[in-house]
Amino acid sequence: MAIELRSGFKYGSFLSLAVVLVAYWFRSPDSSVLNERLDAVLSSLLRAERKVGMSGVSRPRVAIGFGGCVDIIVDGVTLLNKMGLKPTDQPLHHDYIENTEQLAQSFAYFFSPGAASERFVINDTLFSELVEASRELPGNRWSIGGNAPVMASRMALEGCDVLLGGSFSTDFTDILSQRITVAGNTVDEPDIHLILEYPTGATWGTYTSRRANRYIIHSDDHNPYLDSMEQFQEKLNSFKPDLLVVGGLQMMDNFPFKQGEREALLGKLAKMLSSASPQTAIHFEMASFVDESLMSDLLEFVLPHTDSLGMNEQELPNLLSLFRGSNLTVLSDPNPRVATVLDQMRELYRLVNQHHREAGTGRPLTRLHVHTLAFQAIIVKRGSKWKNTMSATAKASLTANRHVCGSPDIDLSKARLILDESFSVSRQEGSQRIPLQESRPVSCWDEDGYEVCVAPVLVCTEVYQTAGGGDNISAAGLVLQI
Ligand SMILES: *[C@@H]1O[C@H](CO)[C@@H](O)[C@H](O)[C@H]1NC(C)=O
Ligand SMILES: *[C@@H]1O[C@H](CO)[C@@H](O)[C@H](O)[C@H]1NC(C)=O
Ligand SMILES: CC(=O)N[C@H]1CO[C@H](CO)[C@@H](O)[C@@H]1O
Repeated sequence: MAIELRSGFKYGSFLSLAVVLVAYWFRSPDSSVLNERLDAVLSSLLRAERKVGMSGVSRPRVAIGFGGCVDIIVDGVTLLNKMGLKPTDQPLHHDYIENTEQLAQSFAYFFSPGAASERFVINDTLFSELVEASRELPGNRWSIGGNAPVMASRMALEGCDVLLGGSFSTDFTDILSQRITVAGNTVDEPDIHLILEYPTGATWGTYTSRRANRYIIHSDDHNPYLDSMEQFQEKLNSFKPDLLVVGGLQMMDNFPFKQGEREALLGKLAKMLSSASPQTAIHFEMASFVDESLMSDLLEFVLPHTDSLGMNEQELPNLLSLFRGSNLTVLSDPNPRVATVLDQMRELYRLVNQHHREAGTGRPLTRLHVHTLAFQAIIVKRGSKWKNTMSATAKASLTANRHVCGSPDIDLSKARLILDESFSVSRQEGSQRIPLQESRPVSCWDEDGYEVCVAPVLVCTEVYQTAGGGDNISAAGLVLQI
């Protein structure tokens, strides 16, 4: 049933999703039935989230690197129109952006499917023009950005004491939570990221977005150098974190480093990670990467030292393609089925651990969290130090709605379930199907030495912001597991 387009993108799942929704609609024409179902799922997820609290005895300590920025959040199509960028007739992937034509092509490529993406702009003039235009756009918003500060703020909000590695301006540091200690230099001009958000059904020329998402562009001066690493490392030993999180490395993607510079930086990072105490769990948050040599470096310098990985439905096939030695996948189905994602997770988990055994050093992977629009999935090795996987999956799912709707209270009139009434645990023929039970929406089961948990997301229908979603979700999931 899948229709294979030029980009290799499968539209079959949209079709089947539509079929399921229609089928469901016919069976329950009364919308109060739907509401009752949503209501039951929400209260069960909240119950699961509350089931475990933090011990209260001592607050978890989390160290998070690297970098950060100020985000300007704008409506993507409005910005492109203001810049006078005409919708291109040629959607194309570019590793980095040099001029307006490439920007239009790259935006169009990810906008129609509604796939999250992030690219480096190598042309300073173009980037400044875009920032200036964004400043003048009505409805623009500024916020703290970057994986590390967003995860740090979420962790602090959830009651952790946080050490944050990054070089920020003083006014940036001032608005961070009191529970966050910054390790890094002070800079005058923070790096700015431009977040081009778009809602479901937005149009640009002949293009219509199939789901709400964002296209991010950046042109950083500080972040690619991980220049807070030394100060961060100095404080790390006395801080004694329960968890060390590494993110923000995509700022190195396609950055024009001098020969050998990037490898030297990542080598230092590897040293820092490998000298971390065994009591400190290490998590790496993936992001949008396209630079194959950088990804190979991640495989050599970062992944071998991590216990846990977090990523979205685009980043999972992207990382997997690297392991398989095939061309890097830059665009995948933004609304994949549970079975597809679980199969990819099993394969990634197996490949990372095989890599670990062959290398004979570093840490085995014991946790893998994948966040998608429709559901959250976490794999945790049985008998490992990660606790409360069921509740963590529920919390991740609730956080997805809270973040995207921009409110800590979940409003069911702005939510819908898009997960089917049951899902298959694998694409292999004869695989077990698991029904989605309203009263126990998080399904957990054991496989080959690990536990798998899947929770449906109450998908937010009135989008406030998609950027930073993965960071908020991943951090929320981790908080209950340490
Ligand atoms: C950089 O961007 C500016 C402004 O859009 C443009 O005039 C210039 O041609 C671009 N440079 C390159 C090398 O494409
Ligand atoms: C991989 O990329 C190369 C170079 O861009 C291209 O020639 C080749 O056809 C691609 N292979 C596949 C399987 O897509
Ligand atoms: C949009 C949104 O709700 N994002 C949240 C992510 O987490 C940070 C830190 O807790 C919040 O400040 C944001 O509001």
